[in-house]
Amino acid sequence: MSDTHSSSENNYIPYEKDTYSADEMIQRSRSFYEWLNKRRTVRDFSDKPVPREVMENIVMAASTAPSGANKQPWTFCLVQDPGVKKQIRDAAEKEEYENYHGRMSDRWLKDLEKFGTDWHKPFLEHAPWLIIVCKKAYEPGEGGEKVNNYYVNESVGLAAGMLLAAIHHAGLVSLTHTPSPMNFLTKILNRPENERPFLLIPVGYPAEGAKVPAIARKTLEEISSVY
Ligand code: IYR
Repeated sequence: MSDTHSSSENNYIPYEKDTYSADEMIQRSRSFYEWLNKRRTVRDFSDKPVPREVMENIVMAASTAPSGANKQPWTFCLVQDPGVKKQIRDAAEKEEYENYHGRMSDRWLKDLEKFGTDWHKPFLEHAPWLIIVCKKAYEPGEGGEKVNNYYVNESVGLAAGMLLAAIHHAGLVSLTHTPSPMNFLTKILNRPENERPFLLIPVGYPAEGAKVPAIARKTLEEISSVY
């Protein structure tokens, strides 16, 4: 018996592997890439409803992400209530107005021109669902002390990536929205002190005839090096 894992209190279960031949792997990895490459950020949403069960499956898919010491330092708030969505839109637009009228640099505004963004955020009311991804910097300890989580931004970023892939897989579209600052969400959603909003992601069907910017992804040579 190997004693590599000397912490023998740990329980281990067999890993359920999926293995493929080299040819199958090439085919599968290519078709996965081609499918994932169809994901686009969409800014025009239909108000067609999306069942809550779909949203819950998407959240469960996101929560399969790895996290520092398996602390799973995330909460996904699902908002469909029109009154709450309106409050979020009003507060986000107030912040974004300031961003677009002085808080963002000229270079930043120029970089965003091709996306056609401005301080108006109608998608915050039109999309049937908003997902507010929150990060938990710490957990409250038994004596009320703060017990820090590990690699919180990395963990929640990984979960958010999986969330976007799950949304795409369901045939829906999303917009990764980063109103700044986001503390209005803590208040509107009455989140506990150890949580901070991380991303605000409207989810739904694209509006009829929705268009996306004609922009390209970088090439393999631009994004990778082989050693
Ligand atoms: N948060 C603003 C501005 C914005 C910033 C970046 I970087 C983008 O890629 C898109 C928008 C907004 O949501 O409008």
